[in-house]
Amino acid sequence: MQLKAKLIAASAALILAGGVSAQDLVVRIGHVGPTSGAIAHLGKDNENGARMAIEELNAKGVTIGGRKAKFELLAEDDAADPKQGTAAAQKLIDSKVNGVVGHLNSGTTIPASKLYFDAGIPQISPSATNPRYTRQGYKTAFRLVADDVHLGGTLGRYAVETLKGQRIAVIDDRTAYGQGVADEFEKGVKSKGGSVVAREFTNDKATDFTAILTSIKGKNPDVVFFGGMDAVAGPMLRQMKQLGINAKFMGGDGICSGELPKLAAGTLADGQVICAEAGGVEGEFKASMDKFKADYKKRFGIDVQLYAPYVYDAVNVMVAAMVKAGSADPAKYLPELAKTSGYKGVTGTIAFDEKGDLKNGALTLFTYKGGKREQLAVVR
Ligand code: ABU
Repeated sequence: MQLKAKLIAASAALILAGGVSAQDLVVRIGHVGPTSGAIAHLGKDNENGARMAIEELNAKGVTIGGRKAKFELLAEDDAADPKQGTAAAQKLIDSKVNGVVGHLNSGTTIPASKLYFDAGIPQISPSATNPRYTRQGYKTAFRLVADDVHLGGTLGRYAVETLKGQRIAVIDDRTAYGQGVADEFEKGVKSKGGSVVAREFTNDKATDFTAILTSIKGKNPDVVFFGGMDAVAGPMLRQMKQLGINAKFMGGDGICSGELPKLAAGTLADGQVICAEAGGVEGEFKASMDKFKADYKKRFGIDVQLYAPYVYDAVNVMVAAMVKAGSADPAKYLPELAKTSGYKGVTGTIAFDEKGDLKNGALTLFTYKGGKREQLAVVR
């Protein structure tokens, strides 16, 4: 066989073997979230968002620096545990990923961010809301949602001004997210002259809240705020009902999932729960978000839980920066990622500030009626 024919045969064999030719540029995107444990439904939702973006990019065909890119998703589970989070981060760094989308939890995202920074690997969290993440001076850290100062503060003011809460109880799960958002909520309540009559805490694995709820019941609250995730909020709501606590129940994005009614075993009264997603879609973006949700359902057979669209945008924003830089080398595309401005994603227009935070982030307030999440308002 002549040399040219041999080369063509070898190239064809490569294409048949993995869909990648020798000329293709393999781009590895890491994703980390808790795909096991109590909030696995949220971790899988995030991972699905990344998977959808990668599949679409490969189907569409993307050229980076004149070479056809073949995107690979390296998905890791951190079980929402800080130690497993840093182990997963190190594994991705050792695998020479070009960028990372994740982690889901603030408690895993913050310690992992130091490893990515030291390795020079860009990281976009689609859901970690603790402000500390982007305030460590790490130029590799970006966030696609509003932070807990915005989230907790808005909910605190809402509790007093709109819900007319007079006696407000606050519980948190002592995680980086839960405690932080509860502190900001409390500040928001106090800024509007509201009164916090109880402050209790639990942990992110707890299932029995009898002691703290009994203590709270004695203070006769009209609003109970919980800083934590839906897997804990659900049983807490169930036990509030059992104890005859008829207060409104508020929480941040961690409780604001499609799964909450099931986790509360159908004990939610219509309009009882008010929570906020740390993002918001308005106007021209509603159609693209609706399309994303329909495509997601078609692909995975389930509804979006919470942050899958933000993960999807995070992958695409990262790839757009690679295309602009003409390189998937982290050192080369990181400056382009930082300069992202006016990018139209499914979650809105994306631009980063000097810290790596989303500029002009929005929140969406939700309640639940008939076991379904119902939008109340988008606020900035
Ligand atoms: N933002 C809520 C869930 C993720 C986190 O910040 O821990």
